This record gives sequence, C-alpha cells and structure tokens, in this order.
Amino acid sequence: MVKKKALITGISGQDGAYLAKFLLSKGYEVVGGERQNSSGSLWRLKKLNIVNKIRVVPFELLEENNIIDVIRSEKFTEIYNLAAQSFVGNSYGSPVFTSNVNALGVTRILEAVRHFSKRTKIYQASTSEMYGNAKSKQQNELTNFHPISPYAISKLYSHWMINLYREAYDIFCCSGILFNHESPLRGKEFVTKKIIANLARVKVGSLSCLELGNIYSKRDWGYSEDYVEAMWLMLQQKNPEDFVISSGKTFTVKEFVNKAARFYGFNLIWKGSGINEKAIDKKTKKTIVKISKKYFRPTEVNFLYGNSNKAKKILKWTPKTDINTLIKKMCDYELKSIL
Ligand code: NAP
Ligand code: F7E
Repeated sequence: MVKKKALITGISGQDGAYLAKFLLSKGYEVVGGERQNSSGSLWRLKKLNIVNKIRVVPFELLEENNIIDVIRSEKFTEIYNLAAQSFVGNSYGSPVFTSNVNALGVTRILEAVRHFSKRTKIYQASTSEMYGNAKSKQQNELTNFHPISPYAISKLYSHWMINLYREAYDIFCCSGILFNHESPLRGKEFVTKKIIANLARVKVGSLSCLELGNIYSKRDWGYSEDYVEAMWLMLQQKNPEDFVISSGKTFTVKEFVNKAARFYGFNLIWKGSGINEKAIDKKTKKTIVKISKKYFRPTEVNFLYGNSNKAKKILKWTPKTDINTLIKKMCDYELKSIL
C-alpha cells in the first residue's frame, strides 16, 4: 500500500506536535510546515521525541508562491492547516496581520489545492470563538456564529471559504470547530498554562503572585492529544463535513485556578470583588492571585459549552481526558521542568 503523506502547517505549535505524533503512529509520512522566521523552534517535537521523524519545509501563510511550490511539488494526501495567529488577546493589537494569516492564508492554500493538487484533502482549524456570546445554552454545528474578536472574525472567514470550496469545486475540505484544548505543551500566553506555570513558581518561591484578567469567563477545556485524533477522523470519512469537538463540560477560569492551586497544596480563600478581588492561601496568609486590568480584553466571550454529539455519532469520537486529569498532566510537567 502506498504510504499516505500529510502536511501539517503550524508544526511548531501545540496541536502540530501531537498530530505529528499521532500520524506517525498511523504510518504516515509527515511533512511539517514551519515559517522561516519562526519564533518557536521545534522544542515540542523534541519533547515528544519525533523531531527526526519529520521532514520540515518552509511554509509561510503570508506567501502564496511558497504555498504553491510546496503543494504543487509534494501532492499531499492530506493537509492539516493548523498554522495561525492563534492568540485572541493579540488579535486586537494586530487585526490586519491576524486576518492576513488566518483568513487569506486559508484562501491561498485552497487556491493552491484547486489548481495544483485537487485530490488533496484539507482539514481547517476552526474554533469555538466563532460563536462569540451565543444565545444557546450549548453550541453545536447548527448554532449561529457571532464572532466578537479579530481572531474569531478571521477564523469565520476561513470557515466559510472551506464551505465554499467544498460546494463550488468539489474539494474534500472540512473544518473542525474545536473548543479550547490544552496540554503540557500549550503556549505560555494561554490562561491554563499561565495559571499552572505561575502557580508552580509561586510554590517554589520564585514568583510572588499570579496576575489574571477576567476570571468569570467559562470555557469548555479538553486535552489536545484527544482532539488531534478527531481531526484525522474527519478526513477519513466518505464525505467532508464540519464537526464540533469539545469536552461537554464548562468551568470558569476561577474554578480552573482553584483546581490547579489544590494540586500544588494551596487552599485558596477569595476576597474582594472586581479589580480588587484576590485569592489568599489559608495556611500562609499570602496573596497568591491578583486581578490586573491589563489582562482584560476589549470584548469577551463569556461562556463556551460545546455539544459534540455529531462527532460521537459519526466519527465515533469521545474525549478521553477530563479536566482533573488534564490539570494533573500539566502540573506534573511544570513541576518537573522547574525543580
Ligand atoms: P499554536 O500553538 O499557537 O500554534 C500555531 C502555529 O502556527 C505555530 O506553529 C506558529 O508558528 C504557526 N504560525 C503562526 N503564524 C504563521 C504564519 N504566518 N505562517 C505559518 N505558520 C504560522 O496553536 P495551537 O493551539 O496548536 O492551535 C492550532 C490551530 O487550532 C490554530 O489554527 C488555532 O487557531 C486553532 N484552534 C486552537 C484551539 C486551542 O484551544 N488550542 C481551539 C480552536 C482552534 P511559530 O511557532 O513560528 O509561531
Ligand atoms: O483565554 C481569560 C480570557 O487566552 C481563556 C485559543 O486557543 O481557545 C483559545 O482562546 C479565557 C478568556 O484562550 C487571563 O479573557 C483571564 O476568557 O486561554 P485563553 P481563548 O481566548 O479562549 C480558542 C478556542 C481558540 O481558538 C484560540 O486559538 O481566560 N483570562 N485572565 C486570561 N487569558 C489569558 N490568556 N491570560 C490571562 O491572564
């Protein structure tokens, strides 16, 4: 049998690393797209011991000649487009850049596939952020989108372009509407990693306290390694369709802090409100968490809670890792790396 060949764009990111590991375990030839001025290096692939099993090619979403060259010459079986300016907070300061990468970048890939490699299947990394502050209690594939950040708007553009190329040109392309997913390899700017990394530093005495923004937003947090399997399953179906992938549980940022703090042996008592709210450790009476205005966003998605029944039914996919196991994995990793 001919070996399947996949391109993973955003190979240096969290999902890129876990997906590469997963596809290698399925016998794929994995090619990783890395932008040339990449900030990240391939440390995640090194952590997973797979850096030598992947062929890395230059891949820049802003540069269509580069995209055409790679897609035309390689004729991939599957492309997983995971590359993006993925931090919602930064998208307010760089809306043009975010749109160029996340929105037009996808059009560049679609056009390259349409003209030079029409049988290549494409997975696009869509996001629960596209729902914004949805009116429904839970969000699924039928929930209306109402994006409220430059990031979410850029992702909704690419979501609709994927739909268009599927209908107009019969390209096998689909989007996974993934809710937040985390791991020990999560970028340090995202709130779960920030909480877990900083509480570990407070624990060993190298940081006095953790500063956060809005601790009342709710997120449906899952585990990245579970979610990359769903991406692959979507491309193994007979017909391309979009799927919501979520844990089906939702927690506030504050609840996440409490859970992580308990793991490190803190017992937090919360006092005050608004910007003056803080958490004190019952035993040492030290302030462990403070609120800072600088981490609030101009607009906030208050509540995300996904319904993945369609994925359960058609893909036979269910999340395997609950939030407590996820937090334990992240805390164990963090303690090991700072001690
Ligand atoms: P991530 O860790 O931030 O990785 C993003 C990747 O994109 C990095 O490899 C980054 O490279 C690359 N990239 C950024 N700009 C690029 C450009 N102009 N050209 C080529 N590559 C570029 O993100 P993630 O958490 O793995 O998420 C993967 C995808 O899923 C993203 O598209 C994200 O928006 C989407 N998503 C994530 C979640 C989640 O909760 N994790 C949920 C829904 C959707 P550098 O290392 O050089 O920066
Ligand atoms: O924020 C609040 C913040 O930056 C989560 C990306 O992967 O998931 C991610 O986007 C919540 C927000 O993730 C801080 O205001 C409070 O309500 O970890 P986050 P996100 O914005 O949900 C979606 C699905 C994606 O698609 C994105 O690519 O936490 N929050 N205090 C904070 N957030 C951060 N980052 N830092 C704080 O200090």
